[in-house]
Amino acid sequence: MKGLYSALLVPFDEEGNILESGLRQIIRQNIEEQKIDGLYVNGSSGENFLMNTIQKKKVFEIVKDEAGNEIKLIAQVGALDLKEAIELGQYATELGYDALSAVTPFYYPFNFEEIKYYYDAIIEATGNDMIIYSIPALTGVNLSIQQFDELFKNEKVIGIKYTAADFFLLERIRKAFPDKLILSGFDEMLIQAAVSGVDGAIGSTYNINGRRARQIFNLAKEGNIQEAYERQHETNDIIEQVLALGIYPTLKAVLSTKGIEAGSVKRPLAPLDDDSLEKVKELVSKYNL
Ligand code: HMN
Repeated sequence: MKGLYSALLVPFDEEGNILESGLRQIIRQNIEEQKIDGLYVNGSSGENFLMNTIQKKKVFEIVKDEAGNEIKLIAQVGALDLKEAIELGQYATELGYDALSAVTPFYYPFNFEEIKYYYDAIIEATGNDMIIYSIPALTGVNLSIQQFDELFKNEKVIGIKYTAADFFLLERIRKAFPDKLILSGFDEMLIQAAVSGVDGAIGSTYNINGRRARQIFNLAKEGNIQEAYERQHETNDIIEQVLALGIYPTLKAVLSTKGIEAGSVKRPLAPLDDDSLEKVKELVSKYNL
């Protein structure tokens, strides 16, 4: 399960319906142009938490149908309704997803025993491997190394998607659990994550910038830090502008300039205005996206 994964974008029409042909195009360009190793399906970047259960299942189904066994597939199934998480986990497992991932339960201040119960319940009901999705900035859940250790006692917990800038904790986790999979989640800190020993990364911007990400990752792993940093600087010039314009609608607008039916974001997220769309065109031509 090592490698670079795009956190798959999902195109919607203005009513919030999934654009199936556009989704298939996004998957294909991830495989053929960005040369990614896998897809992280129904994560934050897939606007998962804005979709209903039927839509989430539909995305799982289309992705598996389009990608088949060409690349690795991770299904993010985390939900506050544990029954929904289990239902989605079973669905994705039956479809043949290589592993599941679930965001730490959020909004309510769950204690650790409740968090462990949630992961163990999904694993027990699905029998599939689990990658903990840790993203403290959005969930408020900061797992300690002792808590990761407790979660790892279930051997089906094969790793973590680590979306945090705490490189001290990352170093501690890497040293303590050399055999667990660590996939880093902040694209703008890929070089730091790579030298910290992660096994790969999952990112939203890899949908449009996967080739540069691959160069950063490989150069850093080879110890060619200076060249890796040059690529990271260029990448961060892109990411800085993407974040300023609004991450998901901007990534979709970039794909649209390439003739992909990337649609819109799902309300209440807002689409880009005309000024921003002009800036996207400049970005695409300046960085050859
Ligand atoms: C997902 O769940 O869709 C992604 O794995 C999340 C991923 O870590 C992204 N985080 C968010 O969008 C919150 C990053 O790729 C992020 O978009 C990027 O580093 C820019 O900040």
